[in-house]
Amino acid sequence: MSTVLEQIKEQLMKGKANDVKVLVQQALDEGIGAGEILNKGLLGGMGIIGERFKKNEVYVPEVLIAARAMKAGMEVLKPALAAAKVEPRGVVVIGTVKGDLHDIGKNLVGMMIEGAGFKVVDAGINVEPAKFIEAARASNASLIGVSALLTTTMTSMKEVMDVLKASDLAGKVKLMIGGAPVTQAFCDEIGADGYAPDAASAADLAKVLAR
Ligand code: B1M
Repeated sequence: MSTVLEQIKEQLMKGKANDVKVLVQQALDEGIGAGEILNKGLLGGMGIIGERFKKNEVYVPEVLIAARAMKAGMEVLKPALAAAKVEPRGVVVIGTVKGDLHDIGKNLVGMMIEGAGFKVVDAGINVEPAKFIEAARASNASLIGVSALLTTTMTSMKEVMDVLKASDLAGKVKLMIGGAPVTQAFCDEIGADGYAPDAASAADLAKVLAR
C-alpha cells in the first residue's frame, strides 16, 4: 500500500484531523483514486478503531476524535468521490426512540456506521415511530437503527417495529436496535432484525443487514 494511505490510517487513528486533511489532499495530488483513499485510508483506519473499541483497547473519546478526523478527511475527499461516482454502501436512518433524549451513544453509532461507508440520516432524539419510517422512505434507506437508554422508552422500539411491519417498507427496510438496557432477548421478543451491543458492532451489523 502507498505510504500516504498508511499515513492517513495512522493519523486518523490518532485523531489528527488537520494532518488527515493534508494527507488526503496529498494522496489526491499523487493521483491515487478517491475510492482507494476512502477504503484503504479513511475506512481502513475507522475499521481498526472499531475493532479496538470492541476489545476495550480504546474508549469513547478516542472513537470520537477518530470520527472527527474522518469527517475532516471526507470534506477534502467528497468532491473527488462525487466526480469518481463512488456511491455510499447504502443509507441508514438512525435516531433515539420516542420519550428518550440520550444521544451520545446514538451519535457514536452514527459515526461508526458512517465510518463503515454508509450515508447516515440522523432523525434525532425523541423520534416518533412513524417518523423513522418517513425518514427511511424519504432517504431510500435500507436500514433503520433505533437507540434507547431508558427501560421505560425501550418499549417504544416495538412500536417502531409494528409501524414498519404495517407499512409499505415491510420486508424492504430492516430494523436494528441497541442501547444500554437493550438485549438480544428483547430484540427477539419484538421481532427486530438485529441487536448490537456497541457502536463498532452496530457498524458490522449494518454491513450485514443493509445489503
Ligand atoms: Co440519563 N440515564 N437520564 N441522562 N444517563 C442513564 C441512561 C441511567 C442509566 C443513569 C442511572 O440512573 N444510572 C438512567 C436510566 C435508568 C434506566 O432506565 N435503566 C438515566 C435516567 C434515569 C435519566 C433521566 C430519567 C433522569 C431524570 O431526569 N430523572 C433523564 C431522562 C431524560 C429523557 O431521556 N427523557 C436522563 C437525562 C440524562 C441527561 C440529559 C442528563 C444526559 C444525556 C445527555 C445526552 O445524551 N446528550 C444523561 C446521561 C449522560 C446519562 C448517562 C450518565 C450516560 C449515557 C451515555 O451517554 N453513555 C447514563 C448512565 C450511564 O450509562 N453510566 C444515564 C455513553 C454512551 C456512549 O453509551 O448510550 O450506552 P450508550 O451507547 C453505547 C451502547 O449502548 C450502544 O453503542 C454505544 C457505544 O458503544 N448503543 C447502540 C447505543 N445505541 C445504540 C443503537 C444501536 C446499536 C448500539 O443500533 C441502532
